[in-house]
Amino acid sequence: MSQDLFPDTLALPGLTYLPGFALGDEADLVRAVLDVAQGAAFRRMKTPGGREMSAAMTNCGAAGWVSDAKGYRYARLDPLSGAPWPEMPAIFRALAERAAAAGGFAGFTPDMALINRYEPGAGMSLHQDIDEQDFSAPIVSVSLGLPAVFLWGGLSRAEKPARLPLNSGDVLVWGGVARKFFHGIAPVKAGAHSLTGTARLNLTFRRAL
Ligand code: MD3
Ligand code: FE
Repeated sequence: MSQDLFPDTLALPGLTYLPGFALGDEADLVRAVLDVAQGAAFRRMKTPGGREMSAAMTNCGAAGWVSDAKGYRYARLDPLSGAPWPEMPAIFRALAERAAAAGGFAGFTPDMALINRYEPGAGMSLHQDIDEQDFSAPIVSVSLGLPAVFLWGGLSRAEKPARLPLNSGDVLVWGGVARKFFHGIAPVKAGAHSLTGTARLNLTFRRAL
C-alpha cells in the first residue's frame, strides 16, 4: 500500500511513502546490518567543520559515504580498515529494488547503502544529499527499530520543516524533485525495540558512482 504524502495541490513527482513495506523483512534486514558492521564497524564521522556527527555510520557496496576534515564524498575503501566496504547483502538489494519499482523507479539498481545508527538523543540536521553522481536515480530509505520524526524542509533551507513520524518497516522512495529536498531527523527519543534494542537504524540505498 502506498500513499501520497502531499495534498493534491502539491505536485511532487518522485516521492512515494510505503508505510510498513519492509515489515516482513525486518529481522533479516537487522541481521544483515549486523553482518555488515562485522566487516566495517559503525563509527561517528567528523564533519568538515570538525564536529562529530551524532549518528554512527557504516556502508556496504561499491563505495561508502564518508566525512572528515577534507569534506563529504564517496570512497571505494573504508578509511578505518583500508579495505573495500562489505558487499551489499542480497536482502538489501532485493528490498531496495522492490521498493523503487513500487515508487515508479523500476530498474533502479543501487550500488551502495549507507547505514545510520541513532542512539537516543542522536539526530541529523537539515541537509541535502548531493554527493552522488547521478540525480536521476532515486534514494530508497528504510527505517528499522525505534521510531523517529523525519524533518522535511522542501527545496530551500529557509522553509520551516514539516514533521513526519517514521516507524520500523517504513520505506520512502525519493526521486524527481523530491530528490534534492532538505531533510533531517529530530533527536531520537529513548525507547526499546525487540530487534534493535535502544537504536534506530536507517538504510539509504543509492546510486553513488
Ligand atoms: C530526501 N538519513 O542518510 S532517511 C541520510 O533517517 C539521511 O537516517 C536520514 O538523511 C535517516 O542522508 C533520513 C530519509 C531520506 C533519505 C535520503 C533523502 C530522505 C531524503 C534524499 C533526498 C531527499
Ligand atoms: Fe540525507
